[in-house]
Amino acid sequence: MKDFDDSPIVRNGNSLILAYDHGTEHGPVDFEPMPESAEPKHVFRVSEHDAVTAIALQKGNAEYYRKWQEDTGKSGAPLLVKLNGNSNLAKREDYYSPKQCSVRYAVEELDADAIGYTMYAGSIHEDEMWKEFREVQEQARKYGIPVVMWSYPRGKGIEENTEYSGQKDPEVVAYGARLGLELGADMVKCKYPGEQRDWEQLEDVVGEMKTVMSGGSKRSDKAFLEDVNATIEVGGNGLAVGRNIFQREDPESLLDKLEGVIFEGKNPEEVTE
Ligand code: FBP
Repeated sequence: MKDFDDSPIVRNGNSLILAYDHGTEHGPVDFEPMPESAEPKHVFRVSEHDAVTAIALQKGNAEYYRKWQEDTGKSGAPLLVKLNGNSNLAKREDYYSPKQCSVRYAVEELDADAIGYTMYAGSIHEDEMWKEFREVQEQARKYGIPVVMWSYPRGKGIEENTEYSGQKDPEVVAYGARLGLELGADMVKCKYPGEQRDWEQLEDVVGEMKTVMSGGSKRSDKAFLEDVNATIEVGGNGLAVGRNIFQREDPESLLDKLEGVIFEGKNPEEVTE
């Protein structure tokens, strides 16, 4: 197994993954605040910023991205192919994210630098997702490609357990991260616990495995940088972020600042001076 720190999606031990799978997960509504972002090429261009260590795309956009690179000669960021995803349109008994891209296709046809898989532990479909993840993880090891787990515990198991206050409960977030470690992910993407900010629990349970925070809904530069800084301070390794980047008029300006906080050990005050 290769050292994950040598992966192109990691820089100085940390990562900034530009997530752009929202058209699948939430639908075009996420592009309304910045209509240009509905055009994938707009976001592909944003991924050219030095701070971006990977762009996370569903299969269709990943094909489009490779074609855009070929047509324009632009380098873009390393490609992380999201293997599963689900829409807001389906009605299910509980959370489940079906797989629509194989590891083989991601690696052999799309030349992916990494793959991603969403795991909804706590759903009644958890067992099925564990089985799928097992296959994904073992295939990934065969190809020597890193696996990022979007670990979002949610569903009936969480909702019906009175000890948990919801999917952003720090204990739930920590449990999700720990699952990533135990199931063989190289990096886990966690929901940001928001106001609860008790990341220490997370640091204690993941050992050396890398964790990145999800961005969530758009907020001010200042508030966002503070959240990212809090994550880095407790040993988190950066971000897998979508809306807080592509919903901005000038994403480059925030990316400049994030570069300082995530990769250069600067605090929010230093990068906004
Ligand atoms: P954001 O930074 O915009 O929150 O994106 C992170 C992400 O994990 C995306 O990859 C995904 O589309 C979305 O959040 C899923 O969010 P949820 O399932 O909580 O609605």
